[in-house]
Amino acid sequence: MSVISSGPDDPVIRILLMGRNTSGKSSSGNTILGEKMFKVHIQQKKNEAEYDFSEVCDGKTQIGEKQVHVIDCPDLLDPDLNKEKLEMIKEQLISRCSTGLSAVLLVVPLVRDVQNEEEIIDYIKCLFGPEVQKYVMILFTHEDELEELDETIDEHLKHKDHADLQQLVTECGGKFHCFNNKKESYDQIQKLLMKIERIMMRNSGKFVMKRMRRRSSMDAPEVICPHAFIIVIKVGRFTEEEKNTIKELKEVFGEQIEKYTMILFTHKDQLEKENKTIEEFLQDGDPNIQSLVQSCGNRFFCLNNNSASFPQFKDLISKIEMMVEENEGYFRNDIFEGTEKCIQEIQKLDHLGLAEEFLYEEEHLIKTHEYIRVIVTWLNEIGDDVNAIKELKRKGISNTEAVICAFRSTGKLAKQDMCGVQ
Ligand SMILES: Nc1nc2c(ncn2[C@@H]2O[C@H](COP(=O)(O)OP(=O)(O)OP(=O)(O)O)[C@@H](O)[C@H]2O)c(=O)[nH]1
Ligand SMILES: [Mg+2]
Repeated sequence: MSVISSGPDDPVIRILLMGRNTSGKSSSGNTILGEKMFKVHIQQKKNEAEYDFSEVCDGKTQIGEKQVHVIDCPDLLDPDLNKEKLEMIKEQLISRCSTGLSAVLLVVPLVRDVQNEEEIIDYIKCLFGPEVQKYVMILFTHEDELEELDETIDEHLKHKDHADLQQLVTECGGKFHCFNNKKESYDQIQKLLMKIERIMMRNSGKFVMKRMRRRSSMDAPEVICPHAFIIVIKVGRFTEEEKNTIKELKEVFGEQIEKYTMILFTHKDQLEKENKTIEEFLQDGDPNIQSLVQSCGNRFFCLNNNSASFPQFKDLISKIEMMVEENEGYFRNDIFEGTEKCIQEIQKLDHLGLAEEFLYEEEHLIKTHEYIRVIVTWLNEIGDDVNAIKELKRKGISNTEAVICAFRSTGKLAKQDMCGVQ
């Protein structure tokens, strides 16, 4: 069941709205639905505490021949969300999206700085699988403020100060749309639906989570033990979930995990803007980060994802190699060694798609560690940046971005997939 129904004949358009806090998700949902179905934040109103904004909500409407379903999801990376709440949201989300998605709209307010949008894209990919990327489109809100600046969207994106917005659009294959949620305009909805139908046509139908598909037991992957666990943390943003990462990893894999773990700080460029080194950032920063770094044997690395320069990866790989050398090889424990057997056991049960889910997550975990293993080998063999990149391309990894993604996702996968193993 890879495709539910193809584009133009499909009577249902199902749209998932994601994005950071107060980006305009609920307002955009209401604009599409043509009525106030979702609760919108009222500016300057402080006593909204009684209303719970951290719920997945949905609404339907008929637009022409199409039944349009809208799913409004709260910011999954909101540091104020506790673990139980986050789990509940993820469950609600997966259940409501299980019948297929026509598009995932990443809601981004124009005329504001980009914040954690890239992480949200990564999170969506972790949750639904990498294929969902083809269905992600940026929905810019606050178009009215652009009008006040007397700028067109193209002019705004091309401006040198908005390279981060342009980068987001590029990451979503150039797909974007603008909404002014303060204006009733059928035209902006109609154009959005046309763009969504184009996405469905290009991908021959809706996106269906792989974990929902049935797979044969022949597909069982081989389990590869990892060289390294990399916890990815954005400089200046330290969530409750991240604070407990090492503790959770230890609970699953035992104390020795510390020796195999390294912190990868991203957004080095942000530090450069503040004229700070990573060491200074750590010294003056949150004591929880300091103790996390300490618990990883003071192994850390700082990466600028905006500069796809290969030397920084080479440095990162050297650090990983040093760690591997010190540890004399892979991380091995009963969990990894027993995983393959466990997969087979679960497959035997073949219970309500549980096996699919498990396999699906395992596949990701393996792919990520494969990247690291393979890159280390190539760098050893080739020792030449240009050739290494060519080799990556030859092996089907389109560019270094693929490698960045692999590294970036490792921390999250380490957390999420290990819980899958548990
Ligand atoms: N001027 C203007 N304001 C907007 C637009 N879209 C949303 N807003 C305002 O932005 C604020 C946040 O909007 P919401 O729709 O509640 O944002 P949200 O993403 O659902 O917020 P959470 O559910 O808390 O994550 C509200 O005050 C909206 O009125 C827009 O296109 N133009
Ligand atoms: Mg909302």
